[in-house]
Amino acid sequence: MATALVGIIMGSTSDWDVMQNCAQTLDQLGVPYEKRVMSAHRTPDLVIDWARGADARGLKVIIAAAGGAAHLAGVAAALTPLPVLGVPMESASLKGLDSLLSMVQMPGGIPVATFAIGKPGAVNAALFAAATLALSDAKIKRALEDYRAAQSKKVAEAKLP
Ligand code: RP5
Repeated sequence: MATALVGIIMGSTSDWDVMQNCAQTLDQLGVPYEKRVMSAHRTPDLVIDWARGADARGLKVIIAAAGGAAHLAGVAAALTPLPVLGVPMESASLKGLDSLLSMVQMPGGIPVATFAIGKPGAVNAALFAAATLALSDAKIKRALEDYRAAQSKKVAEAKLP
């Protein structure tokens, strides 16, 4: 198994239904990743250990998904020099607006690159992580070019009923 380059973390197993789209996109692009459930408030020590060790383990990008008071991405960003991409999860009461604002409104100094709520954000975080890796990896760059070409072809050839 190739060494993971992307670390996907999420606050709950309930986030996996959406975040599997992130993992599948990385699979499609041939980007090795690890995925873990950990919570900034339910398992704070696990988040600290995992995020502090991420750089040394060889990870290059972290994708963090959480819902509600979605502080997982910000906490992870505070603990690592690696870029952290945040994916806000849709919440039951506020439809993910709470998650989005929690992630995107990081005070200056510790950035979290925040994506769209739910599945589009999960997919785009994977694509963005791959684009970051593609700066120094020709194979991933080609995979991204192929992904875009296939996407363009699908739209161009779409038939309406
Ligand atoms: C967050 O709380 C998780 O990221 C999840 O989106 C949300 C709800 O978690 P569960 O109550 O479903 O475990 O920490």
